[in-house]
Amino acid sequence: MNLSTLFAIALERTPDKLALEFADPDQPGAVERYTYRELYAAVDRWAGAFQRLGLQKGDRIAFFLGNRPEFVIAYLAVIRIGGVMVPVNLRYRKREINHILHDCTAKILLTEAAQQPVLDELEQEDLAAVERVLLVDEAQSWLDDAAEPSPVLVQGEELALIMYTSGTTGRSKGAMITHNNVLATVTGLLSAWAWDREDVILLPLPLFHTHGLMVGLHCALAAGATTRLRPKFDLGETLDVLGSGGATLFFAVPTIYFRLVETIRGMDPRPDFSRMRLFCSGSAPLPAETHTEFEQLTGLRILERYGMTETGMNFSNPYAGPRIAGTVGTALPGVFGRIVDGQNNPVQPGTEGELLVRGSNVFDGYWRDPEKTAASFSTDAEGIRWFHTGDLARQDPETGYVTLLGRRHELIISGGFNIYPREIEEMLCAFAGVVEAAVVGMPHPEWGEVPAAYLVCNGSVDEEALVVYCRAQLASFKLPRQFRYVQELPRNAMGKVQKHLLPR
Ligand code: MLC
Ligand code: AMP
Repeated sequence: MNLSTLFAIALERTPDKLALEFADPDQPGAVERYTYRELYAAVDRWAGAFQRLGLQKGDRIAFFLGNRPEFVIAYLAVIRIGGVMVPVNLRYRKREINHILHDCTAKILLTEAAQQPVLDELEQEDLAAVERVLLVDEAQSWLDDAAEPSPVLVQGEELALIMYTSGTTGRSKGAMITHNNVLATVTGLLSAWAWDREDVILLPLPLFHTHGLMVGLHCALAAGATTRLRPKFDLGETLDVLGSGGATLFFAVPTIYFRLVETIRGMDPRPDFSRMRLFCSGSAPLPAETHTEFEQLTGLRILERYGMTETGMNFSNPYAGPRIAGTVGTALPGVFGRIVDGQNNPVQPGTEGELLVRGSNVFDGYWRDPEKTAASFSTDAEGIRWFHTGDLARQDPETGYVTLLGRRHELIISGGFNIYPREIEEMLCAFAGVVEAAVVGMPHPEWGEVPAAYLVCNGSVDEEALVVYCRAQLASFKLPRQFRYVQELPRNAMGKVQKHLLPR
């Protein structure tokens, strides 16, 4: 079994059903639609073209591409022929893209004309590993005489994806995700959330991350459902679609629920979500107030779940059963969780510890980084290997539900995007006049957290120039929203910066 064989079930059962609809609210009227038959006919053409362009089994192809039908088609074509898709966050800039392309040694960079300003920033050296840069807007020129793809035997344990996740050391690391890993998450979610082929999902989340790709697109394709793909989240259009019975499912990050609540509160009459059967939240903690107010306003209770790039989905509140605000529920089918103390011994329910998981959903390790891989797993007394999520958690002794309490590492999550302070600190310290930097997450009602930088400077620093410098080097969501100047950073006796003493 591999992903293509799972997805082929929908093609065989309901070839004429609508698989994918794409519309851009900024370009009203231009809607693209593909039935399952049309979608996979396009996938065949693209798979043949990729083979003709030299993409072979195991080769990496980086996608620097917005949500659009070609993303879906090209991705399905790549995994059909045993290629490995490497999605790149569209907000990344030169330095971040360079790292990924070099680290995974992508053979092809698949992108689009809309990314030209960022592509213009890339230099020869940035693209050194890449044999070809292909623009999907010019696909007709390389698709034309594409032959049928030659069949490739793809085994479940082979790689489907390398997904880069922010690294504690300042550089992102590639999580190697096999077909089996995805199959485990997808089949677990199909049953846990009662996916049905009559489902319609409105999907504005980026396909370059786990939430949009793994939880949204993959499940919809496997269920034979319809995906209404959007280039990005648009508040007005989302309310129109969901309020007019245009979808049955909606998955989002807490920032999006915050915005929905803020808007629905002032609406009279309230939108009618009666056709909706499931609102899911994940990727960051959903504040209990948002959870409660959403239910008061709509009569529907959000289902919160918990996942990670490295593991796909791990825990979920029940579909049929109590959904408890502030918890992520219990382990999904096929996933095992354990909360441990500093010596990796399981703690009693009610006690805080680090959450470890295992199951077929857990990734294979970090790409070409056996040390980081080894450091992320531990083996228990029975010889069973567990993945260390880095998330701190506690299990309720009565309900068995798990609450996430924070993270062992200094991860900041802003609007569902992860930010590791170390990467920003290294950038800041390379700027003239900055001697030391400590980046912390400041609570923010809409984004959850935003980065703020404490700086120790040698003389005065030109803050405007510093902002310009940061913008050129970092994805915009990583830009510190505040700079605070201090004489020194608080340190403990060992000289380690004590970030918890810095005011948030
Ligand atoms: C955009 N901006 C952000 C941001 N997104 N700033 C902080 N945090 C974010 N997440 C900034 C932009 O850089 C820009 O800054 C300004 O906000 C407006 O940009 P925009 O493009 O108009 O923003 P918007 O479309 O409103 O985006 C907000 C959002 C988006 C919430 C819809 O961030 C989003 O789609 N988030 C989802 C991320 C996601 O899917 N995460 C899942 C990871 S997987 P400027 O300065 O340039 O104007 C995972 C595992 C799991 O975590 O469990 O799911
Ligand atoms: P990523 O590396 O982008 O896949 O992000 C994974 C991290 O997002 C997890 O380790 C958690 O810290 C966080 N996360 C995901 N879902 C939730 C949730 N429901 N509540 C709190 N944190 C979450």
